[in-house]
Amino acid sequence: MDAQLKILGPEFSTFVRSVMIACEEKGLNYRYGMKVNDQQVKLGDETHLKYHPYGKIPVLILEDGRSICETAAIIRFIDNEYPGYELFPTDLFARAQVDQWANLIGIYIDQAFVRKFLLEFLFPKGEDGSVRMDKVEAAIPEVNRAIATLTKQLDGQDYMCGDQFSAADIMLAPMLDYLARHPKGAELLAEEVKLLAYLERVRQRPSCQKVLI
Ligand SMILES: N[C@@H](CCC(=O)N[C@@H](CS)C(=O)NCC(=O)O)C(=O)O
Repeated sequence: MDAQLKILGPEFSTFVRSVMIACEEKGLNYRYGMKVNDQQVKLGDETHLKYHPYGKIPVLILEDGRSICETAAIIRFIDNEYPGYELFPTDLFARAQVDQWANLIGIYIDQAFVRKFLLEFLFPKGEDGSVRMDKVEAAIPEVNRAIATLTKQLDGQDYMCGDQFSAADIMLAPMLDYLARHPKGAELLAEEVKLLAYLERVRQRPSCQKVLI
């Protein structure tokens, strides 16, 4: 594939990673980072706001300059536009299920795993840069609820929406991978045999091996 796509956003972002995995699944050529046309873009600056009205990453910028924001929409576009492994099933109800789970993961699972829990460790906002352990403790019930939600959904199937790896797994993989790599997250996942087996299955995919490093 010759397409030279640009993903606006740093590679450590979970949502950027999801878009990278989608590109890998399709065998697409892509770059990532916070530069557009050799100009550094800052989160929320004027240039960024032209691409995303709320100053979020990722944004997918096409070769002709057109762009798409919001991770689930980007992944859907990539799937519709490019040949290769299909990230959504063809059956309309099954497609809606993948959309449903991509949204649930992009909103609620992200809040529980990433925004309220992991970011407390990665960007500590306590006095003198300390981790706000009260916030971490307060976040744990939501992490556990998210783990239970995902475990229930995985009952009797290999992936989030059946036996095929889909866009829903692409949304989840970077978040779950980060949670499992963090010592405190690993503690919360320690007894979650089904979810850990799922994570290992997903990590084995060549696309994820390239991105989840
Ligand atoms: N709904 C957005 C969420 C994207 C998002 O929250 N991205 C984070 C990075 S992982 C971000 O832009 N954070 C910067 C900020 O909120 O200022 C999507 O699905 O793309």
